Amino acid sequence: MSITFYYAPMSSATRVFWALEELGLPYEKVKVDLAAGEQHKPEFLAVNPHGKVPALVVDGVPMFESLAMLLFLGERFGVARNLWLPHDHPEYPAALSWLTWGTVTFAGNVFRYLLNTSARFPAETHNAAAAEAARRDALANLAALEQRLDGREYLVADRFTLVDLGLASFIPFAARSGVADMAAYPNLGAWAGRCTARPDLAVAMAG
Ligand SMILES: N[C@@H](CCC(=O)N[C@@H](CS)C(=O)NCC(=O)O)C(=O)O
Repeated sequence: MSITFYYAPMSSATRVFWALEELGLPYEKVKVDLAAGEQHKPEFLAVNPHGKVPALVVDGVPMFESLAMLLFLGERFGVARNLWLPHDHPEYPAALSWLTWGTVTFAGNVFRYLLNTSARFPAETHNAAAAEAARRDALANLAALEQRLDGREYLVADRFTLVDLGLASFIPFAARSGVADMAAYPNLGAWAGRCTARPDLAVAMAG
């Protein structure tokens, strides 16, 4: 088996980097210099036609979108390593639901908030009413996570899985966005602390 992983430090690729490390898979990594525009070069577009990191090539077959990669890696390699749930596990549907919800809905709402407030985006994309709507949605998401983690160490199956990895990877992003006072979510804070203390995240963060 051969795996090539295309990434940039501190990007959406970090969660896939973290997953590859947790799974202990052999892989070759290729750093893509986003500032230099390498993501727009034909050789990279042949891997990801959308010109974004992460990208993954497994046995010559390319894929894009970090959520797709986490699901693929979990299904293919995670069950044997206790980092993913088998299809007949009673919490398998919850695993798919929480990971997808975290990536699409929760992270999407935080991103929408940033788009409407952050100096990283042009002032003409800022709209106070849209920012407030995004904030309300993100706060509801955080409350839902807080409730899910009430009395649980991890999101599913009482152990750390790629579901936790996929969601915990967004918590520092949410905290930096200023969308909420994260201290108001103690269950979430304790869980995020457990997840982000894992040594393999430090490897992924170091690039
Ligand atoms: N939803 C995508 C997001 C990919 C994405 O937006 N990647 C950014 C880095 S965080 C990127 O490659 N940006 C380069 C560009 O847009 O030119 C995923 O999760 O894989």
